[in-house]
Amino acid sequence: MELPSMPAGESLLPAGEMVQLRSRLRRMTQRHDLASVIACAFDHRTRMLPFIYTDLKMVPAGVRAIGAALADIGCEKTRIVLQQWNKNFRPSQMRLDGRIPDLFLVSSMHLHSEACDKLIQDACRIEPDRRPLIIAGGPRMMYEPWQVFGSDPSQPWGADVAVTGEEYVFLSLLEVLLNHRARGESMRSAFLRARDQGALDGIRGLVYSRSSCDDGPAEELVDTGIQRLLGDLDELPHPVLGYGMLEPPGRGEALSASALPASRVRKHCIVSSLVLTLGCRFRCSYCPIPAYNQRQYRQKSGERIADEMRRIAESFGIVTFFGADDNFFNDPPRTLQIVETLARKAREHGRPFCKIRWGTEATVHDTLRMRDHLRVVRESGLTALWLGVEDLTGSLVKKGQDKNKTLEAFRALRENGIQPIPMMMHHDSQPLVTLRSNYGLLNQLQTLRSAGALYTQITMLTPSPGSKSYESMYESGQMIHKVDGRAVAPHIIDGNYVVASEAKRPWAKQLNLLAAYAFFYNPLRMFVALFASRSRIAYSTNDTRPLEETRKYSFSRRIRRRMYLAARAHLVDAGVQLFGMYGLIHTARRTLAWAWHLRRGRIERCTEVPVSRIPMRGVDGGAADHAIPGTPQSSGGSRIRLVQLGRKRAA
Ligand code: B12
Ligand code: SF4
Repeated sequence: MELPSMPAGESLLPAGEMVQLRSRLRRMTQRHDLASVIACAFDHRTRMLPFIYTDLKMVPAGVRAIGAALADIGCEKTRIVLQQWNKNFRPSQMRLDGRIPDLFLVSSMHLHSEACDKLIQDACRIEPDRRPLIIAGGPRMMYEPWQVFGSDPSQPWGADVAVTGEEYVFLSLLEVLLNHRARGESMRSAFLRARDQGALDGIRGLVYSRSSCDDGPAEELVDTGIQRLLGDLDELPHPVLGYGMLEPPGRGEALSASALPASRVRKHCIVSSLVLTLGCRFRCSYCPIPAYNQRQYRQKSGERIADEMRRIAESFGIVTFFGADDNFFNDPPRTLQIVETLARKAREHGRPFCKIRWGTEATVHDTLRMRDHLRVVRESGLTALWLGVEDLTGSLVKKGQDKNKTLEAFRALRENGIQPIPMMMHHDSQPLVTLRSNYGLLNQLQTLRSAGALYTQITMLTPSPGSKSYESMYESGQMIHKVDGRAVAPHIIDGNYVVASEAKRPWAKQLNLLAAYAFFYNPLRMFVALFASRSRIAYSTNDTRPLEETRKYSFSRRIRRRMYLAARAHLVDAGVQLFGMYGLIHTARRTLAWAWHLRRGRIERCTEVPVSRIPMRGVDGGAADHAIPGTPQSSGGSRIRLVQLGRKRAA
């Protein structure tokens, strides 16, 4: 099910609304000494190609954004704990400023569900009267907020509230809670009162539980509806604030005395992901992004992006960025506004802009629309572009790509010094190899490699919550429920494992994925790359150091520098091959066992879509916006009982 949109004209918040909310909160927080811990759930079993390494070396933008929002309103006593760096962290052991924090926030993607639930369950072990308010958010909650509310009456656990939206929703919640909070009262108690008085019902983008006793199991979930989106992303708090509150990597269960010093951030985080634009005008059936964005395309201005990059580079030494864009070239005039600003800064200001390198995602079709502007795109620092090619023949999905267009886009990018990185999607009807066509997976990879692809991503078509085809993949029996008695766990629903397939031999599909990676990254290709490198493209030997600086070098130093730059540009291809092989070992280590189970074990298939077991409803008693059809809806009776309970508590 795709998420519904607000009625036309109401999807976006009025301009300035976010700025006003932030300044109101800044005044309010002076009277509250809040301490918060934000944890990013991460399941280490998900570490494999194509994201191995980046997954640990890039602080996720979601937790950083929530941390920045708290710092921006004056709540500087905040710590961001990444399970990527702190595997053993236990919320029940956390102390910040010598006390249990007031807020415990958890962010999670769907594939990290088990880690996320464990964090919440552990936080629930804290005695009820000292327990922080538990708020869950992130991509998992955007589509499946009910998952963070336990439904087992014998072991009640759960977040107090799930945020299905972005910073604005979280800050609006905080505003209501701080308004309700009495002196010395815990945030959780303020939350329970606000909830029972119906004060949360006006904040779109929340799902909270109700039960007949505060620490009992959730009896119903109330969904306050689809969020309103922030249109002008310049109104967001500055991301640089989030880097000052990171928990240093470690093995302990508790928190360190102080956050990671600024001088050590770059050692652990070499790439900074930044929100530049959000949204995409295509509507691929397996993708939840357009509906999540309510068909809106939102962006930051070039000046704002330049300022974010500059401050992060100057404060933390990070000069490599990744745009969290869904389709950066979606709207060429807006894209040009961003890249022209960055290119001008690089020309006129020297450091740090001339050192900045970044990558992002776009479609083949839109890359071709931007063909005449790719030079300025490169001058803005963009050196790598992830392209959603999926299938060169366009049989799986049509978004304006085919073999010729893809090759044309590759050529245009490389001529302008940008490395194209194809993202491929394998599916049931695609064979591994074909003889006379370009349909086979290996055939397509060979075409793309010959066209200059250095790196690639190959995933299997997998149901994605919030997408159009999500339910049909379950209802058609394509989605696997158990293999050999083993349930399909969330950490393997990531596109790297075959968990949805009608193929007679799904294990062969799993091996196809490995074969495809092994075909792309192998010692032979690495050897060839040492002589016929594909990484030596336009601008690849250019110096990123400012001209004024290199002019001062002696003649021999200049020659040495030139040789170094030429060697580096040449060897990148072989280096990427080596890295790919290292990633492949991890991928094979993890996925081969699954292929074996698929081969040997009995495959049980899903017959229905997983829905919330806890009844859900909207604030007006109607259907909840985030409930998948088939979700039980709370009865009027229990609602009345709970409303009465709320009134009693309020009195
Ligand atoms: C960059 C990115 C990555 C990077 C992440 C690197 C990193 N460490 O940050 C890389 C390339 C490694 C990656 C990998 C994968 N990714 Co990815 N990725 C993205 C992308 C494009 C941007 C993420 C981002 O930074 N967004 C910007 C931040 C600010 O947004 P956000 O995280 O949603 O956070 C906001 C809200 O959710 C909320 N929020 C977040 N946390 C919290 C917490 C609280 C308490 C509150 C109140 C609010 C809140 O506020 C934030 C600010 O607005 C998104 C798509 C998108 N545009 O969001 C997909 C996305 C997150 N990825 C996705 C997927 C599926 C994957 C992979 C499984 C793909 C694969 N097949 O391998 C892997 C998983 C790897 C792993 N082991 O974890 C899915 C997740 C779907 C889901 N429902 O969980 C997304 C949403 C794309 C999609 N299909 O819709 N990804
Ligand atoms: S082009 Fe990419 S972001 Fe846009 S709908 Fe298709 S898969 Fe999603």
